[in-house]
Amino acid sequence: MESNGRVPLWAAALIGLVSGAVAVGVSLLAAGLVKASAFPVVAVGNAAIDLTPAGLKDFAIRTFGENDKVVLLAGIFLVLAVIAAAVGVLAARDIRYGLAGLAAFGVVGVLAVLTRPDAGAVDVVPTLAGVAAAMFALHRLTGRALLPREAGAAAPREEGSPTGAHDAHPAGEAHETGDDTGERHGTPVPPVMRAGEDLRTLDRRRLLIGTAGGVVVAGVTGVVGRMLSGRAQVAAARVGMELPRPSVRATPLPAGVDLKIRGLSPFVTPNHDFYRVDTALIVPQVDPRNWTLRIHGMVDRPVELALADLMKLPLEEADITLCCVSNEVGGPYIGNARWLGASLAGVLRDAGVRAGADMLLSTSADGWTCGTPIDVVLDGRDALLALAMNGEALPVDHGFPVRQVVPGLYGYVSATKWVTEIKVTRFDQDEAYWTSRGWSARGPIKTQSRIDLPRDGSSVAPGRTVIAGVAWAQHKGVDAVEVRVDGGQWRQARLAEAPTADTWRQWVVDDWDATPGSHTIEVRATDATGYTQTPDHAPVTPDGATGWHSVSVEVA
Ligand SMILES: Nc1nc2c(c(=O)[nH]1)N[C@H]1C(S)=C(S)[C@@H](COP(=O)(O)O)O[C@H]1N2
Ligand SMILES: [Mo]
Repeated sequence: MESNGRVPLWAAALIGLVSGAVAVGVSLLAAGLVKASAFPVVAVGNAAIDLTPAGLKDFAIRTFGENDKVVLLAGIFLVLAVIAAAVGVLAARDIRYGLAGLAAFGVVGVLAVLTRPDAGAVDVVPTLAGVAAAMFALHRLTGRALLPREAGAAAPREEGSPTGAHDAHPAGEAHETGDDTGERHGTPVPPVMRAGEDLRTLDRRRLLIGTAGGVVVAGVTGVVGRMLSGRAQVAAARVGMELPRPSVRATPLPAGVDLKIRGLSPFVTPNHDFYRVDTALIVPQVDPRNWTLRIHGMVDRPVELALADLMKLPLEEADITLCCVSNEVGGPYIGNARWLGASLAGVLRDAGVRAGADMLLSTSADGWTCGTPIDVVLDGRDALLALAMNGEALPVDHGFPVRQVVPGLYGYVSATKWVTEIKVTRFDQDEAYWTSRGWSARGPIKTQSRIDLPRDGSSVAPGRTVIAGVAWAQHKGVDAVEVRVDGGQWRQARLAEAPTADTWRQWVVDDWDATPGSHTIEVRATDATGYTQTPDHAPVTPDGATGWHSVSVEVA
């Protein structure tokens, strides 16, 4: 069967489908860039829902249940595909018919996006961009599928088919076929001699290359568009999220928690300054409406929690200093925040941890895994399934909508961001991401201290100079910090207050009399167990660095 006697029906339909795919991809990309909700396919779907009589809606919900939206979208895509194929067939007959078909399509899309409640003028951009791209694709692909006029006349592919009047090919394209040699003046050659078979093969090749190009464009724009709109949607959902009130407030901050010294790390690390460490090339965009946490494995009652379920649990607020095992002595991968979340121990108790289990294997939305010792989580500390950080929903980079936070453990064995699954298991049965790469299975945080002021390598004026920094020994507590200059006498730093043992503590020595010349300043902390930091330098692998932080300054 032929559409116009020259482009086979299947090719015309394929061209229509590919052009339709280009329309969807490009409009998705434009929606991602301009406004996620202005993606015309979804707008048409929403308009369809609004226009559907209540009885039919009830029927759809009863029949398809939670899948009703998926069924609707699938239906829309099916209708789109049929119309797109038809547009391709029209275009093969006369490109103007095809373009008119696309334009009609665009009108429907524009009407749908403009009748959405929050519509503005920009909402038409994705539809227009998609239709324009589809028109271009349709025109190009239909052109490619047709025989060049001369060759077509010389070697008609189909018996008796008239030469169409609309195939204006650039000469270059005709030459690409390389098959118009010899035959001139429109004289049909006898079937045995004609290059028709070659021409058809070559045309098919051109058509397939063209459609393959269209598919690639549709795929790339579609994937990038989805990514961008996913980002926009998750960002919007995050901003719109209302945080429940805590049942347990954080220990009030003592007045002297922050010495407020310029250049010294503030007690609370603002979210935008908080270090970020993860394996995610593309930060997972988890829609809170679809998020669930599955707790399974060695439990009596496996559970799956939605965000609403988690928010109904009593929520606790806690100040906890998070720190990375990859933090070198004096390094920046540490921060302190006020977290709000459900008790991880409480959730585990509800599930009923079976005897013999000693590890939680948590998994993030992007497949990263983390192994946490269960005894630590259950020992009464503020191990949280956190959904807020410093008074706002978790930033997407820091695990939105839910992450784990366990005081006293390095992040790689405790702080799973975008957490979606917790398997109760055993260390001798499962291995987490970093453990299988040579890092220690258990990662208690090592007692450490850091000099923030003066900066390493800086010059300071002679005279009374402030030396200040932070020290941490999460869940043990910092008892003392000492400083010495040029290997001299250790002197006690003054410690700022800390609300609990789970946060870092600022410290200061404000009476150092700096004399001209080069000086080295060292620091060491002693935790509440009586342990004083060893001077021995250990690398960050496999379980965290040790050694004293030191800075060199020039006094002049
Ligand atoms: N999903 C996921 N969670 C993760 C990681 C990761 O790579 N993927 N890295 C962990 C590590 S090594 C650390 S130190 C902390 C850092 O948390 P932050 O980026 O919020 O500071 O997250 C932990 N949680
Ligand atoms: Mo880390």
